[in-house]
Amino acid sequence: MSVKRASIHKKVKFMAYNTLEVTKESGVCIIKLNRPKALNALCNELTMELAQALEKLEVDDETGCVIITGSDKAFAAGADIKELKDGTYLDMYNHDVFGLYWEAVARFRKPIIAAVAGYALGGGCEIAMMCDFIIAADNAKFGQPEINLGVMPGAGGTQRLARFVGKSKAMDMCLTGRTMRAEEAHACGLVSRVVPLDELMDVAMEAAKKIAHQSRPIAMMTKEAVNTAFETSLTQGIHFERRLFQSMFSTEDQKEGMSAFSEKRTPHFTNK
Ligand code: DAK
Repeated sequence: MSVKRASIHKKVKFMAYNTLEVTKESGVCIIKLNRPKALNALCNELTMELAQALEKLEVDDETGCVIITGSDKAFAAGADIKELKDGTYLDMYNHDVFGLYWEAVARFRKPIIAAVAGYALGGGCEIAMMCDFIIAADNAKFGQPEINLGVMPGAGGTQRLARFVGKSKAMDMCLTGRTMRAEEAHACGLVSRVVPLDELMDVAMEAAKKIAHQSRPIAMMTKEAVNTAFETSLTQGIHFERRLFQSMFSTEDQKEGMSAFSEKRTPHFTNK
């Protein structure tokens, strides 16, 4: 990953990826995981390409929101088991750079939506949970089936799933390895909306465009504030929120947003 953080404020050009399709439209970048023959199993190459694409998007002025999606059949069926099966402890430990690539989604600072159809299993479910919210097609199936392979979730599954759905259901999912359908995932708070499969990308795009047209720094700070709720006590979280809220009054976008309301017009945010 070689993007220089100093060279910010750019329209970024993407290289051709082997395992991703990356497209941009109206301030939104869609990253489509693209290993259809393996149900988008997350091989090393895909994971690395995903991290590289996100690093570029972090400094891409044209992108205000990202959607990660897969195919109609699979968001991602987990880490590539065929790549992992002969691994040793030292392979896992020494190549923790692999673990860091996985975390690229969680580290991403702009809003990011998972649009999930079909299987989101193991690492696939974990990547979806690293996104800011999940919109699921009615055929989506979520699960942490690693226990069936003699391991357990390794990219945050035990931690994030427990925070999303509570202890009882997280234990159920991780210990039995069963999958849950979209309605159950919606009922327990894992996903924010369930939509018919053929509407998934339209709904995700509508949400993403709405986010992309907000003030970018305000959207990023809002994301940071909500994420802080999962990292700290309520008192500290509220203190952090208040400081961020106060800081927003130093932005031109706060003046524009509130003026536009008073003048009964649509705000024109400049990300300043
Ligand atoms: N890995 C590799 N190949 C996979 C795959 C996977 N996870 N899932 C599916 N495929 C491949 C199949 O092998 C098959 O390939 P061919 O035989 O055609 O060559 C092709 O995709 C189609 O799959 P199926 O024939 O099995 O399709 P079905 O519709 O019958 O079944 C299924 C779909 C999703 C129920 C089934 O494929 C399945 O159970 N897949 C495995 C799901 C799973 O166990 N996922 C968890 C993987 S473990 C780490 C952090 C995290 C992790 C690892 C490391 N570090 C930080 C180091 C995460 C681990 C995991 O996710």
